[in-house]
Amino acid sequence: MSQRKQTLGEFIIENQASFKYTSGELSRLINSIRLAAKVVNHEVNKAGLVDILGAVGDTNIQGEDQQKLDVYANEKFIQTMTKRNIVCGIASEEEDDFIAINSQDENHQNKYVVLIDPLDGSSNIDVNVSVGTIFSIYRRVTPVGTPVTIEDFLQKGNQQVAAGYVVYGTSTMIVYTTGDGVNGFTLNPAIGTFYLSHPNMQFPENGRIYSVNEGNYIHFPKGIKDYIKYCQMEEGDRPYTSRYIGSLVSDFHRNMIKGGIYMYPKSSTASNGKLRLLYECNPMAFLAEQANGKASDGFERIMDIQPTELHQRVPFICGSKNMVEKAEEFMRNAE
Ligand code: AHM
Ligand code: MG
Repeated sequence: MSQRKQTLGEFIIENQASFKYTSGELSRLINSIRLAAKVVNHEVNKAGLVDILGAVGDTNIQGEDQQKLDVYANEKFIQTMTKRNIVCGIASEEEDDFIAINSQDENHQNKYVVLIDPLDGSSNIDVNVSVGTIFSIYRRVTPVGTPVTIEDFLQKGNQQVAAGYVVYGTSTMIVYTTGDGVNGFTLNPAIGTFYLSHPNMQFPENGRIYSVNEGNYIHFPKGIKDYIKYCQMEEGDRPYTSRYIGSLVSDFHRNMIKGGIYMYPKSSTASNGKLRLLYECNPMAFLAEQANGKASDGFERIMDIQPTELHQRVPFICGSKNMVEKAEEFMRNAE
């Protein structure tokens, strides 16, 4: 008989002792993300009913205004983490500036800041394609008990304490790391519980999938163009398969399971690409490295880049180690 799977709640409690800093605060924080993810999941799953329940801007049966899902997700994650009083600051892709929590209360002892992309790939919502939430957690660098400052958020990715994503796909999963490997939990929607379904996830060292928006090919740097041609060449295990959902979380998730590379390079129209260092690239890079993969801007490790602003963008190449290294080789050779 198969053993009953561990729930996310049980996993968090059991692994609390192995965190570097064990006050229980990080466990509570991950728990609150789990809770908000369930609420957002419920709403995302209703997206197709929008014509029946009322479109954005309409008023629903309870008299509440219908919201765009990315705005809704942003509010839910911020509310959940704020109300439970477990973080001292939040920065969100949806907000212009960071939010300081409890900054008037000198007794608050919260140590963690969260950076979040509440609903990544939200343009996919209208066409029933998977979207995700991405989060990244750091210890503050300014003294506990004082209001957080921008310094607490502009930390290098290598300082992350935890990172993860929720993928609202054919099933809903939470995948996260606290620096001790990557584990994936699948939601059983009938009872609202996440179960450990993917313990110790690992990128295969080699893969056969490349994910890039090839419509932008003409604008890509020479190194990326050369690497794409290499992927398409008939030689050894090539040509590779091209798969691009246009939803970072889903493309990453598939590549981690099957082996592959995701690229959002710079281009002649966007000098740093599109993706945000703090909300998208750093958390995905931490997960990738914890799963035996790699993440780079083409030349440098993503997690070693010193951020200079909250909404900074960087070129992003991420996935199976040998594939990322090959792409980097093409970038160097094209210099
Ligand atoms: P978003 O934060 O505005 O949703 O943008 C991020 C998304 C990623 O999920 C995805 O990989 C990428 O943008 C797709 O961009 P493009 O349509 O330019 O290929
Ligand atoms: Mg995004």
